[in-house]
Parts: sequence; structure tokens; C-alpha cells
Amino acid sequence: MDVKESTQTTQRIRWPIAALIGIIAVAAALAAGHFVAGLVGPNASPFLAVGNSAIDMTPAWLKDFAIRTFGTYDKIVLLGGMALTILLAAIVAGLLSRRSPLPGMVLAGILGVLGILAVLDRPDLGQIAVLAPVASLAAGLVVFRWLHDLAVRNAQIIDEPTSDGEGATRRKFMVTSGGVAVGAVVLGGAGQFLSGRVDVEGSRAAVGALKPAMPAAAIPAGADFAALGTPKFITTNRDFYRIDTALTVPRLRAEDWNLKIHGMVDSELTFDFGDIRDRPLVERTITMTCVSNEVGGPYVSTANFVGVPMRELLMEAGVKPGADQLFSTSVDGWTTGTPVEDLMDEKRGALLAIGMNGEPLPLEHGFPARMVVPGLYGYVSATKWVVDMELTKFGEKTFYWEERGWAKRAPIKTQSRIDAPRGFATVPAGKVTVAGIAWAQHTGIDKVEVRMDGGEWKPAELATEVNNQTWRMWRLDFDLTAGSHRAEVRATDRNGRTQGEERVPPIPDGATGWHSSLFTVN
Ligand SMILES: Nc1nc2c(c(=O)[nH]1)N[C@H]1C(S)=C(S)[C@@H](COP(=O)(O)O)O[C@H]1N2
Ligand SMILES: [Mo]
Repeated sequence: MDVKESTQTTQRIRWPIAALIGIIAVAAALAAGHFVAGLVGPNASPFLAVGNSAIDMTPAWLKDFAIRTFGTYDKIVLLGGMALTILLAAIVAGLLSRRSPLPGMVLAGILGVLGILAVLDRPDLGQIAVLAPVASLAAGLVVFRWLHDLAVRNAQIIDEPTSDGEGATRRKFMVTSGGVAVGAVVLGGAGQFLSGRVDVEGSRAAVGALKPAMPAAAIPAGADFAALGTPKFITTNRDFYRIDTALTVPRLRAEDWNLKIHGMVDSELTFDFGDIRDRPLVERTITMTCVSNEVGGPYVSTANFVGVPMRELLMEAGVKPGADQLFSTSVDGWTTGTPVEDLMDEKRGALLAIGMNGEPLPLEHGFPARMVVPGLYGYVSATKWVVDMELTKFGEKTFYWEERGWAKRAPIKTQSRIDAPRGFATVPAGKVTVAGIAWAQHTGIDKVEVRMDGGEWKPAELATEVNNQTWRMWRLDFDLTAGSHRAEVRATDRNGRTQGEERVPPIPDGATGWHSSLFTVN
């Protein structure tokens, strides 16, 4: 046998061991980064930073697809996909390094640099945050090199244990790598614990119930047809749709919150939470809608929001002539631009909200404070965790979704949805009640019409109107024979505009078209 060949064979790490080294090194890297992030800010964790950057860099159509397909689970799907990708990269790095550690070190280096770039790219993270991905990079390289050396030196022994002494060497490798793996779990767990140390739940509990000086009118009994399958008029905080770009919900305590109003104003103002809470609070029943909502989609919900009129705050600051955009920023760096005109409109009643359905805002919905502007899609108005408002001009500063191809100005389009019978449902023959919701915030719903199997449009019965900033329920009975049927709906708002049939996708300023439901009667 050729001598050279035999030495090469002995120095080659067996593949499962090589893959294991890759996995453990990456685990150590992620854990070290997560731990340091626990000290310098949760979003500095390289894993989350890469995820957040991935969200920001995702093309609009793909993001739209993700929201449509996975809904509120889009973030879990993204994190899971990333974990899988990293696991595969770790295995590949290990397998490429069965002789020399170089390929693995290079791959570890690339992953590390990606983490550093992602953290530097985050608008919400300071310079110090870069320590987290640097710790990741260092831990990854050191652990990889260390385990690799250990394995190469004992490659033959690890592969083919024969005597007791060799068994001990093998055990040493296993104990070392096992120790590193356990260490990684402990370190990562410690990082997770540290990230949660900002006691935002405690802060929220301390805010307690919010009693508005001007409560919203009680919801009349006839405002929903929930018994027929339409939503309850007020959506519970738990069921309220959630859309945002935040992988980890910002943990901002009320005590640490400040809101600055500046830019084209007569006097710059800064408020703390007490300043807002101590003002006479108003409560308004408002239906919010996401621009990503497809025809028939679920991203529409209604709550009683409690807060201070945006108009009052802006009057106090004194908006200079020419300022037509309020550019607001959340604590995690997300931005939007809202027409000043809409915020000043007394009838519209835009709020800086601190409460939702009697409670302080839930963390996912913007605790401690957010904007809510009736009649505008959330992406141009509803900044959660809002900390900064700058008076400026449209075009002078561009906001998050504007930069990604969505419209600068986006009033909510008149829409209607069939909730019963649901698509593909089977219902008994005879009287069939078709029911659903319609909305035209800030204009109001004037009429809803339904037609069956392409027949005549018939006016539906409308539920009691609560106000023109909220959705409105409707119902209509049909006498149907066995077979398959198709119901279609269209709404007309108080400006006399009737929804058109043509299907328009959500991008750039909201979907339109008639919703239909295909169901079976038997
Ligand atoms: N900070 C922040 N605020 C945000 C967003 C975001 O991504 N980040 N998304 C907006 C969008 S697109 C919508 S539709 C609403 C949704 O508010 P909700 O999650 O409370 O329903 O929040 C808006 N405010
Ligand atoms: Mo949205």
C-alpha cells in the first residue's frame, strides 16, 4: 500500500464527526452572539439581525406573498427557514473540512461577516451592538478550530477505536464537543433571559386601566350579525390582526418612553408617558385595515382606542405652513408618512393611542403608544411603538414602505366581504342567509348589494351603524335549491362610489374587486 495514501486516509475526519463539528461551532457562534445581545440589545443577536434585514430586503411581492400565505405566522416561517439554512451551511462547512479546517473557517467567516453587516444595517441599533456578531464570529472560529484539531489529531482513533487507550481519546472528543454544545445552550438561554430583563409586562401592568374622560358610545345590540357568522363588532385584543416588520416585539417601558414632535413646527415638544396619560383621554371606535389585505382577507379589525387627539398635539406644536407630511418613527426604526391634513381633520379624529379596549396597548400593538388614523391604511398611519414625529414635506423624506414601491398616500378603499356561507361550505336547502361585513372608513357605507349565481343585485339589510370610521355588517336571505351556488357582494359608500368588479392586487395602494363565495346546498 502506498504510504502517502494511508496517512491521508488516517487524517481524514469521518463524515458524521465532521458534520457534528460544523453544527456545534455554529451553535456556539449563535449562542455567544445571543448572549452578548442580551447585554447590548436583543435585536443585535446575529440570528435576529439577519432575519430583520432579510425582512427589510425581501422584495415587496415576496413579502406580500408571505403575509398572504402564512399570515401572522410569517415570522415563525422566516425564522424556521433561516435556522434550517444555517444548519445546512454548518453541515456543509463541516463536511468540506474533513482534512483541512480552512473551508469551514472561510464559511464561518462569511456567516460572521453577514451577521456584522446585518447588525450595522439596523436603524434601531447603536455601534455597540456590533459586539454581538463579533462575539459570534470569534466563538465560531475558535470552537471550529479547536474541535477540528482535536478530531484530526485523533482521526484514526475516533474512527476505529480498538484498544482502551484509544477509547479514552474518543471519549475526550465526545466529552469536549458535548461540553461545548451544553455550554452553547446555557449561554443562549442566558442571552434570552437577559433580553427579557426589561420588565415591560410590569410596566404595562403598572399603567393599569385607562379611564377615558370622553368614552366612546356603547355598541348597540344590532351592530353585528355575529350569530350568522360575521365578526363580533369589537375585535378582542387577542384576535386583532397583527402586521409589522418586527421579528422581536420591541420592549419599551412606559417609564422609558418619550415622544418628540419637531421639524417644521413653531415649538418643539417632548412628551413622556405621564404627560399623555394625564391629559383628558378620548375613546374612539375605529376599524383598522392593512393594505396587504386581499379581497375577502382577514386583516381588518375594530377596537375602542383610547388616547389623545393628534390634532391637539399638532396645534400645540404649531405646524408651519408648507409642512404636509408627518414623518413618524418607531423605536425599532420603522417609519411612515401621514398627511398632516388628515391628522388635523377634527371629524376624522386621529389619535395618539395608549389604550385598546380598556387596557394599555398590548405589546404587539405598540405599547406604550401608537398612532391610529381612521380611513388610512396602517402602513401610512398607524406607527406602533412611536417615539418621533417630524413635520416635513412629502418627497423630502421617504418612509419604509414608500421606499419599497407602495403608494405615498393610501386612503382605505371601500370593500365588502362574505363571511357566511364560507367558500366551499355545505348548507341545507331552503332559506340561506348570506352575511358579511363592509367598510369605507371615514366615508361610511351607504348600501351593500348581493347577487346569486350572476342574477340581479339585491340590497342587503344593514346592521346598525356605529360611526363612519368602522365596519358595517349586512345580511340577506335567499331561497336556494340543491346544487352549487355563487354569492357575490359589492358595497357603495356615501360618496356614491360602488366597488368595481375588476380584481386589483394589494400593491401599490390596496386591493379591490368583488368578493365571492362558492358553496353547496343539499
Ligand atoms: N413600528 C411599526 N408600526 C407599524 C408597522 C410596522 O411594521 N412597524 N406596520 C403597520 C401596518 S402595515 C399595519 S397594517 C398596522 C397594523 O397594526 P396592528 O398590528 O396593531 O394591527 O401597523 C402599522 N404600524
Ligand atoms: Mo399594513
